[in-house]
Amino acid sequence: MRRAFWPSAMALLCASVGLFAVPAATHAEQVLELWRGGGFNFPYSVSVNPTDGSCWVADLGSNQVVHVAQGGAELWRGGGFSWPRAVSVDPNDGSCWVADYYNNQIVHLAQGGTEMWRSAGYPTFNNPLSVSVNRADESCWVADTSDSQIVHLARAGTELWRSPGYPTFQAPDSVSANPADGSCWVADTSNDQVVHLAQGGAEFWRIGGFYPPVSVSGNPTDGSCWVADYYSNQVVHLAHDGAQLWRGGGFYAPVCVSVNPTDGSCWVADYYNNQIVHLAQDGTQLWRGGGFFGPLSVSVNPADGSCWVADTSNNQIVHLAIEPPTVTVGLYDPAAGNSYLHNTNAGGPADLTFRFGPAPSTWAPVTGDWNGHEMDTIGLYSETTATFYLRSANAPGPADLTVRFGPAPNTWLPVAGDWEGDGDSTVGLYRQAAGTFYLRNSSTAGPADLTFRFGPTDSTWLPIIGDWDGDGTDTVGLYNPASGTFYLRDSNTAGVADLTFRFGPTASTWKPIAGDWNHDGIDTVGLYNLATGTFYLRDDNAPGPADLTFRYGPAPSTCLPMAGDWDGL
Ligand SMILES: [Ca+2]
Ligand SMILES: [Ca+2]
Ligand SMILES: [Ca+2]
Ligand SMILES: [Ca+2]
Repeated sequence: MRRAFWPSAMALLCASVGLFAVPAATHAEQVLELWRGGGFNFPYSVSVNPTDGSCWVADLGSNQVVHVAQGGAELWRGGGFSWPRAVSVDPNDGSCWVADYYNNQIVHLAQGGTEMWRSAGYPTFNNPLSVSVNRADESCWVADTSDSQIVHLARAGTELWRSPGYPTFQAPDSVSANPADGSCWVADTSNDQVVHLAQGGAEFWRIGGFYPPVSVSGNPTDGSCWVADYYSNQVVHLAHDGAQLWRGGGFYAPVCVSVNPTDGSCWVADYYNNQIVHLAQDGTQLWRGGGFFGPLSVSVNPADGSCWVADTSNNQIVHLAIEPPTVTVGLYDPAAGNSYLHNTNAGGPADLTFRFGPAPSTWAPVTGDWNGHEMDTIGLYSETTATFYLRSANAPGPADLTVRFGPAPNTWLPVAGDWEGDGDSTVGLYRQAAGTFYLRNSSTAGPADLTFRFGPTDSTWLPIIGDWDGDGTDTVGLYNPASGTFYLRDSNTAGVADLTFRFGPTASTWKPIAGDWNHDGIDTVGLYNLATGTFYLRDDNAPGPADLTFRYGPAPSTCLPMAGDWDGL
């Protein structure tokens, strides 16, 4: 039987660039360090509480557990542990479970640090290495590593189930509870396998081919699971049935994974590269950043998408956040079928020019993040065939997605947005005659998932789409050119406008757009005056002058304005 796997303290202290070149830091998104704090001694595990944004830390070297507020203030610190190796927070009451490794115990701490429960020691537990709370029933799964067993504890500490030991399991390093169905994923490390256990302990599946799996993080939204496959220097994404969705390299001893169930993305502690990596649901690298030293643990906060890092050999804890990207303008020239995209909201030449679709064209442009890669790309809608042609790169080429939607032919106006807030944009239509929006939640043919009245019937009002309240969900709006008035709604349901304000001229021929021009997470409106080729962008959804005014494109112009985050920045 192999020994429990984990990087030795000496290896950790010697963490440095070795045989592998450090992958260059890349950015499809901008990640900021919100906070970095010291005073730790070999922090080994972090677990964020999405309810209040606070973070628990297993501070192995000091034999303490620490509770840090969202802003970095220390809320509590308590000792008496012996190499605490893992923490897992219960967001229901803010309590925290601890794998107290050398005390051979599991400890349950109240939000304020009071000890609620402590298990018997050896031989009940023997070097527990991982804990994972199921927030649905407040139970806790344990990898009891040196016993080669998996244990399921009720909230009160009662043992609900205990697996057979070796050889069924062999030094399992990591567990991840699934609140959707009570199941649990296990990194059965020294068996080089990943196992998915039902709530009662039965094995859904067990698959091999890992070398060795040291960390698992399950996504309750789709039942998939991410795996850090340490010596293969790869990260693996498994479907609900265990099928491999993705496997990718370029890591150097990936040691911890943490999935964000809101958008399916995954953070990776890339240990020997001294980097943290953010992967999209399909494995695309969204961000890779350095400045860490032997980071051993990551924990994503699904409430805001931020990520806490145990920067272990730096003896620090770091809180990373994804900065909202700046949305900028673009023009679509139907005559030439060309898109002219601009990465700043200022005058100057186009940053990206490419042909997509027919020329001359009667198709209308839409923009969105069709594949959840945190960048907007172009699409076109043919009213004749009622078909969207969506391109996943801002470059020439065929449509990556073709979506039939609406009756053919029609005179409806195409829109796009992330109606569910799950990270990808999908299409919709506005029918002026009926004052009705038809929104679809997936980029596939099918009926509207959302149909609702907004605005008058038989109108000339133009639809715009944005996240007006910054909650991550795009909702609808209308622009009445006659009165120069915007009507914005914060939910995709029938009802009155949540925001109504004048902007720009009355009896307007200007075209409305919307975007997050000042990257504060809130979309606001803008107008494009074709006669002068001038954009007028407003940073508040309230009456007032334009915050940004600039010329872009020809004057007079026959181009249609667009808005999007073309560069992820
Ligand atoms: Ca979506
Ligand atoms: Ca919203
Ligand atoms: Ca904004
Ligand atoms: Ca941008």
